[in-house]
Amino acid sequence: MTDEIVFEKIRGIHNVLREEFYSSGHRTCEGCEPAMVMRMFSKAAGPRTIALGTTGCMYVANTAYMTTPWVIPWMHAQLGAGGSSALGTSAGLRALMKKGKIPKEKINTIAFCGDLGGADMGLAAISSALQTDYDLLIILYDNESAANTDIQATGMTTWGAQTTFTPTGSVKRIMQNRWKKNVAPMLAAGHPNVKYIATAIASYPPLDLLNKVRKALSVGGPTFIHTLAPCPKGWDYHPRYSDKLGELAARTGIFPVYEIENGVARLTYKPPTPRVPVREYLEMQGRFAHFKDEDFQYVQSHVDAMWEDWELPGIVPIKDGRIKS
Ligand SMILES: Cc1ncc(C[n+]2csc(CCOP(=O)(O)OP(=O)(O)O)c2C)c(N)n1
Ligand code: SF4
Ligand SMILES: [Mg+2]
Repeated sequence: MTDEIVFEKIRGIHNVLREEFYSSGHRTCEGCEPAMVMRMFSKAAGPRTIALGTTGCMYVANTAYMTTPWVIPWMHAQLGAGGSSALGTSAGLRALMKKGKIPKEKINTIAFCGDLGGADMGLAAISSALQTDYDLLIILYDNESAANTDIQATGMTTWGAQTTFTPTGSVKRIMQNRWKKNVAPMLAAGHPNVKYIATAIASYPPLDLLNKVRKALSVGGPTFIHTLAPCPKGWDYHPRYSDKLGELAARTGIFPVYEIENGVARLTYKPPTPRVPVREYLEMQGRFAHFKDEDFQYVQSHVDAMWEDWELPGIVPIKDGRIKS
C-alpha cells in the first residue's frame, strides 16, 4: 500500500478518471448541480477518500432507504457539523496510524455542507477546523437556500430572490434584502494559517473544480472551497440550464472565481470585458420574476462596485481603507 497520493493537474477532459465514486442510485432533482459537485470532488480525490456530509439535499436525496450513490465511505453529520466531522475524522485517522492500528497512508478527509449548514449554522465549526493542522477539505455547496426543507432563504441567498421565507407581495416586492455573505474571504482573512481557500462552479470553467480539489488535498492542512451550485427547484428554471447558469454566474462576475494559495489571491477566471450584464443571469431564474428595472440595476451596481472599487476585485471589499457594503 502506498503512503502518498500524487495529484497531477488534470489538463484535458480525457484525463478525468472514468471511475465513478458518486454513481447512480441517488434521488436528486434532474439538473441538480450540488450532485455534480459531489460527483466531481469524489472523482478528483479518488478512492482513498472518506466523505462526511451535513444534513440537507445531499444527505436526504442520497440516502433513500437501502440505496446510496456513494462508492467511497460516507457518513452523515449533524447540520452544523461539517467542520467538526472533518476534524474528528482526520484526527481519528492520525491517531489510529500513530498507534499502528491502521497502515500509514494518505487518506483524504472531505466534508461537504450546504449554505445553511456551512455558511450560517456551521461557521463556528468550520472556523475551528481551519485553526488546526489536520489534513482536511471542507466543500461548501451553495445552492442559496435551505433547499431540503423547501427553499428557505439563507445568509447566502442572492439579494431580492423569492424563497418560501421571502415571498414577493404587493406591499413589499423585495423581502430578501440582505447582500450575500462573503464567506471565502472571511475565512481566509481570519485563518491565515490555511494554505488553500478557493471558490468554484462545477460547470465553469471546465475542470476548474476538479483541479482545485486536487490542489486543496495536495497542500496539506485544513482547506476550504466554496462552490456555487445552481438548483433548478429552488431557483425555478428548466434543469437543462444548470450548466448555463453556472457559466453566467462567472461571466457576469456575480460569483467571482478565484483561489487564495499561501495568502496570495488570484482570479482563476477573469470575466470578459465588458462583463455580461447580470440581468441575463437573473432573468433565467423564476425566483427573480418579480424584478423591475430598478432591481436589476441595484444588483448590477453592487456587482460593478465589487469589480471596479474593491482593493482585490471580486474578493476583498476594501476601498480607501473602508469596508464597502
Ligand atoms: C439542527 C437542525 N435544525 C434544523 C434541521 C432541519 N433541516 C434539515 S436540512 C435543512 C436545510 C439545510 O440547508 P442547506 O445546508 O443549505 O442544504 P440544502 O438543503 O440546501 O442542500 C434544515 C433546516 C436539522 N436537520 N437540524
Ligand atoms: S432541491 Fe435543488 S439541491 Fe435539492 S436535490 Fe433538487 S436541485 Fe438538488
Ligand atoms: Mg442550501
